[in-house]
Amino acid sequence: MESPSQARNPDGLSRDHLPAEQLAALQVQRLRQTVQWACDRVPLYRQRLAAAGVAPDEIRSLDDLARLPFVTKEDLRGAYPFGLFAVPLDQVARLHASSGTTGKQVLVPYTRADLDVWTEAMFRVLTWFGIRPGDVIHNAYGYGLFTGGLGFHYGVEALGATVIPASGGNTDRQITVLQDFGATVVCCTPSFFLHMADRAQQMGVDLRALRLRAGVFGAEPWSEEMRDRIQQAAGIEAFDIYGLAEIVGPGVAAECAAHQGLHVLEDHFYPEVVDPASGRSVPDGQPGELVLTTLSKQALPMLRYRTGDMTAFCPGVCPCGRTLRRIRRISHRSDDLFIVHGVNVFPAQIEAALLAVKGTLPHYQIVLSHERDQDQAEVQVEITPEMFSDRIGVLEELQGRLTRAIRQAVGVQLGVRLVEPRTLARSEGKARRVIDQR
Ligand code: DLL
Repeated sequence: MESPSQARNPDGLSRDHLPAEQLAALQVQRLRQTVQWACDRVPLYRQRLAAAGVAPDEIRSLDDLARLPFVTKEDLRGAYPFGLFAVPLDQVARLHASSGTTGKQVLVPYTRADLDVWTEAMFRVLTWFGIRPGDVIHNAYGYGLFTGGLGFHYGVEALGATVIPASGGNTDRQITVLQDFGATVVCCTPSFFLHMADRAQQMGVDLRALRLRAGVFGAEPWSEEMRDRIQQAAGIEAFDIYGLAEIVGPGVAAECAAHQGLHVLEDHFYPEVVDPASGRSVPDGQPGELVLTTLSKQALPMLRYRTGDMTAFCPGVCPCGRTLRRIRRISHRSDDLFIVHGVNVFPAQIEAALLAVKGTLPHYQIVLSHERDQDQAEVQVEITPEMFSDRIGVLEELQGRLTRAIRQAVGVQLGVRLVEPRTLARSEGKARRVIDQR
């Protein structure tokens, strides 16, 4: 594995700027190696490829990828804990796990070389956010089995900037650290940052007056409206970063300063966007499920992994000049969808509608119940203290505006309940937006 500082090809072009043919040549070569590696070492891949009638040496172009069968989270769970490992345990340098928010967790092994790939990916995206040696990074992603903490940690160290390993939780202490240690960049889930911003206000700390200039947010879906709220609350530029433990952790894709989609590090993680029902690729701009293939990982090679994350390829080229393809921000997971009165709804649509209305706070949850033989959804949203102390008529008017905004966004009328500031549960990691009481 090349070190991060060598992530350039002999012509001096960085991996982020390779012309399409050079990138494709690198991808095909790595794809063939990965398929061979997986087939040689993992019985499940060997059986699946044989059943599909594909031999690794038949992989000659990226189009051949479509001949490979998909791998799903169920496959990973079925093989729990070690069944898909492609190396013996004594070659595993570290183990992480996916968050397990949608069921049993998945165990993820890394060889030493896999950790280098990950660090290189994080190092590269951190530079896209304008982070340089001299920056101080307050890392409030959880350290532990979750990949957020250590993923950022090693990327920052490789870059030569300063990392504060704050980890998640202990909000008041985080705010004191933010204030005293002079962080220029903060990294955490968007929901936890808003919780910190809220607490800071209560503690009389003005985040806008600190040295902070940027924030790197991911690990859960968030909306443009949430970005506006975050940027205003702290006077920072907010970047979106995407990743998942099964592939590597954070660093699979991220925004650049253009904020027009997330570039995928496609020299390491090859992306496809497919129709979830048919499994066929959809054209650029069309929504579908993200499918990822690792091109340089050893311990857990993933061939056409169905992420469940819904996105679309952004058409055209990015003004930043990087040639890596971009995906739109992840709108939702395919299993986040709920159906009310026959209409498909996902939380980020509701978030966008709520936060576009003045007088709301960026803290909300959606409670699903089953009444009168039908599924019902109630949206509970906190409103600003000024609104709350106002007259009943004002509250009714706000409730009406929110109900109309949601109906317009999702196409169906949902119940809306206004609640006092700081009454809904706060998360210290990934927010739980939907409470399912059905
Ligand atoms: O959440 C890795 C990560 C850590 C990403 C820190 C970004 C920052 P898992 O716990 O395995 O890994 O959860 C992965 O979280 O499949 C998505 O559904 C969701 N997710 C991650 N990033 C984003 C994002 C980490 N930027 C799952 N937008 C993924 C929306 C995201 N959803």
